[in-house]
Amino acid sequence: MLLDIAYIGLGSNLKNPSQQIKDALRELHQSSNICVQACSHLYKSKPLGPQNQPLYTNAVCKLNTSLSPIELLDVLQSIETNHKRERNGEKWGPRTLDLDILLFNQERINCERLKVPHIGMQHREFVLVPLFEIAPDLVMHDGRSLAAWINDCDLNGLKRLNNKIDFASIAA
Ligand code: A4P
Ligand code: MG
Repeated sequence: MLLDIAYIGLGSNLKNPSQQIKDALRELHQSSNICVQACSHLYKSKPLGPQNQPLYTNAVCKLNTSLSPIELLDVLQSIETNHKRERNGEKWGPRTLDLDILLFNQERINCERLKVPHIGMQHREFVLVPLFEIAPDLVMHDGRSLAAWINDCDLNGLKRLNNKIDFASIAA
């Protein structure tokens, strides 16, 4: 039974970012013990970090899983590797695909490989706005609503792209 709920942030700014994200959603859904339940529109966002890199495409999905948080991280990292993600040491440098566990149930996790809720999500418009699209009633770990977090967050020119991800074709 896939009883646990996780929200995943997807980001890309290299090599056809929209396609990278759609392919990653399909790969996630096809992974054992993971069922993607919903995904947001795609959004265009200004880079957080070095500015001399392309704009990002971002989305958030909700999934059900029976994996532990660390097992889920292993799946996410193997999907990143399949997308030829290169780590050249530059903090917040450009990438073909980044998959972050934003939330895992209501858990707080603080181990070497995994911090949940994802660090900094409170101040990231490209995480909060797509998350709101698929989970408008979320109450965050500080007891405030997701809507209140968005209210306090600079939207930084975030643009929703028109094309809703064709979830049926991903789930097929
Ligand atoms: N890690 C710890 N907690 C988590 C978690 N909740 N989910 C560890 C996923 N990974 C987590 O990640 C570094 C390490 O974080 C992993 O080994 C994992 O064990 P990484 O993917 O190798 O490198 P990274 O993503 O560059 O590091 P970092 O600091 O986590 O970056 P972020 O926070 O992911 O931010 N601007 C826009 N507009 N849109 C973006 O999507 N993304 C980033 C990356 C920067 N700027 C951006 C965007
Ligand atoms: Mg990351």
